[in-house]
Amino acid sequence: MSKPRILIARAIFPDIVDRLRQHFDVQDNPEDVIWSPAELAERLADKDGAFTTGSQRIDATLLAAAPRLKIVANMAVGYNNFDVDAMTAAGVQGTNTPDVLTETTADFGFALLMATARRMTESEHYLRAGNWTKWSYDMFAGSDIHGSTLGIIGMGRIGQGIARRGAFGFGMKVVYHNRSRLSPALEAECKATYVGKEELLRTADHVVLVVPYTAASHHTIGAAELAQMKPTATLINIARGGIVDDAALAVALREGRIAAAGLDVFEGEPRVHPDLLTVPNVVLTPHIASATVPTRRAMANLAADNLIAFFDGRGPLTPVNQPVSTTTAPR
Ligand code: 8YV
Repeated sequence: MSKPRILIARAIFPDIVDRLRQHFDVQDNPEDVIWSPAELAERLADKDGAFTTGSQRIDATLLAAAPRLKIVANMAVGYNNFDVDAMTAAGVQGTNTPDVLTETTADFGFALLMATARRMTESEHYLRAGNWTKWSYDMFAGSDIHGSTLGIIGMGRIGQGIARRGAFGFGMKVVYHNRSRLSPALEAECKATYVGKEELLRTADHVVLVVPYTAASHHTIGAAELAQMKPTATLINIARGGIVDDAALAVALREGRIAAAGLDVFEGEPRVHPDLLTVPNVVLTPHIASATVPTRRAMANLAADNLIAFFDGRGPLTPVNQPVSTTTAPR
């Protein structure tokens, strides 16, 4: 019997491509070319499965051009690049990579918070530019992490990881806001108190965003929310571009309406709002929160495992939908 055909849409670890070749007839993309939606559709026309990252949009138009496609395995926990309803209706399984990146991403959220509150990149740029000629009492004085109030918006696995780090590592008071409240046992485990969004914005010294991107979470933080925050507060976005109104944030940072921001994700990335590039009080990183070698390998292996398990008939390991039809006949 011939092997199922899969497309690996971006460059990934070569040994994991080799692993997939043992199970599938693979078309890969070792040059890491960014294909247009039409180029992606063309390559998926004869494929049974796809390995994607967060940057390939899987929607009804693409699915109509890929009649054999049965599964798309995303190498990311977030899957806002999937039109899940269109996939479900078309009988296409979607999978993501939860759990394997939780602690690494929570580490990074904390690192970005520390760098932002303590003005680390701003002060490094100053030093590298040769501007450090004398010490002064208020040079790059920032805000404290220990003992301060940490506000987390989005209390999934990564949010909980950040809460634990804050509460147990740094003695922070942790408040959170989420679509649904955690169980009392989980709240106790994270030492976190549920509050309304407005109270969180008003009382937190540091606000960390870890919500999935949906139409409802678009611009969770805009001009109105920034106005509710303390002028000494920091804002951290490790969730998705579009959760924050980047233009409004640049204005708030320039006008000192909040103290600083740390951003790993951007609206329309890899483009970054030009105003964010010119304000000093923002730490900018290129969507690297899950980027450690072991974690990126674990994510790629989990996406590969999903494809292998699905075509073996064992079912997907980490599904994000329940397709109406999983027949192997082309649509
Ligand atoms: C990915 C992420 O690296 O998992 C996610 O949702 O944002 C990152 O860990 C990125 O989406 C590329 O797939």
